Amino acid sequence: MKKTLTGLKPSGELTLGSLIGAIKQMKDYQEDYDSYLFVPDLHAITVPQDPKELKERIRKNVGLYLACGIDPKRNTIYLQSENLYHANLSWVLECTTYMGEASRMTQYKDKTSKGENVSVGLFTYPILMAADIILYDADYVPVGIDQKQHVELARDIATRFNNKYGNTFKIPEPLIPKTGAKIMDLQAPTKKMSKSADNYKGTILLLDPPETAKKKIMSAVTDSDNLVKYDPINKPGISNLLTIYSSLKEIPITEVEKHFQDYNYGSLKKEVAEVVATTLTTIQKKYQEIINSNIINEVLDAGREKTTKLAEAKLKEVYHKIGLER
Ligand code: ATP
Ligand code: LTN
Repeated sequence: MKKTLTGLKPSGELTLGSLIGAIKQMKDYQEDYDSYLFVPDLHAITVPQDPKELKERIRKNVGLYLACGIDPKRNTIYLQSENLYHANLSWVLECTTYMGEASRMTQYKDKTSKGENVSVGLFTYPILMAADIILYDADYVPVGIDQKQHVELARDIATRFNNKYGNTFKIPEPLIPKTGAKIMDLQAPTKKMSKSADNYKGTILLLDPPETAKKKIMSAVTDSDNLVKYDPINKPGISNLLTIYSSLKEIPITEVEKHFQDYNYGSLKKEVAEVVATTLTTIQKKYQEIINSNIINEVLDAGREKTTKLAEAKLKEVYHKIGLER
């Protein structure tokens, strides 16, 4: 069976973008693939974190995975930090990655373009991400478009290693959703909806009260021509709302465009707001049942045990190939 693998950093609250770009894909594919969904908590500390908040968010992430419909029977769910082999393989891969290729990562370039003083970990994080993926021979990595370049780096790193030391790693492929590869900020629809945004009016959090989420949709920035059309370049705000609706209702964007063609912006927003609120209500109901139960610990214990064995075997193979043995 082919493997899918992805992770969502606990560096902030998960958003509607996280759901549509990554979690929903894992849910949709979970019947057909051997699925690995983890919490990249070591990635979260590439930027400063409050220890107490980080601990809470790690647990919240797992609770939200399950509440969003990720089936623990079909998915291996684990914490990156509980499996020491991720960071270990990452070191080996760092030593086979060129400064030039790591420096080309646009996310790093964007984050450092403002001249902020950043950690070395922020620079090397795509290499740790490559380790996360190739450690388990993942075939597909469901991610939003912003992560495509990182998966491509993982492919390059794995290919180079295989060429030099013999076939060791599967070459992973990014799986980008056809609709919703980049959900935009509701207040600045040319920017990605982000959990680390400055303005929370533009981001819908999965744990936002549904009424708050509705208000955020109702005050989304649009344009002034009052014409409902899917045109991300010229009408980014309206196109974003159509995309959210299309993805949550699982209706192709062309049909969504037809459905709304005679609507004015106010009534379009109202209907999108209803769909978003219903989605959040369903997730939050399940989340409340899960978050204080023991299921999170049970799932993570099983995940740690399974992935530690797999990762240990892979790292041993790598060490053997590169001559790290007595
Ligand atoms: P941030 O929200 O702070 O920008 P991030 O997206 O870099 O964080 P994660 O939460 O780890 O970090 O991302 C989880 C996954 O969700 C990734 O696959 C990412 O591509 C996807 N994703 C996040 N935001 C969006 C979005 N607005 N649209 C589509 N996919 C998204
Ligand atoms: N870098 C990703 C999170 C991440 C990930 C991964 C995604 C870490 N390791 C492995 C897919 C596969 C991010 O910032 N969103």
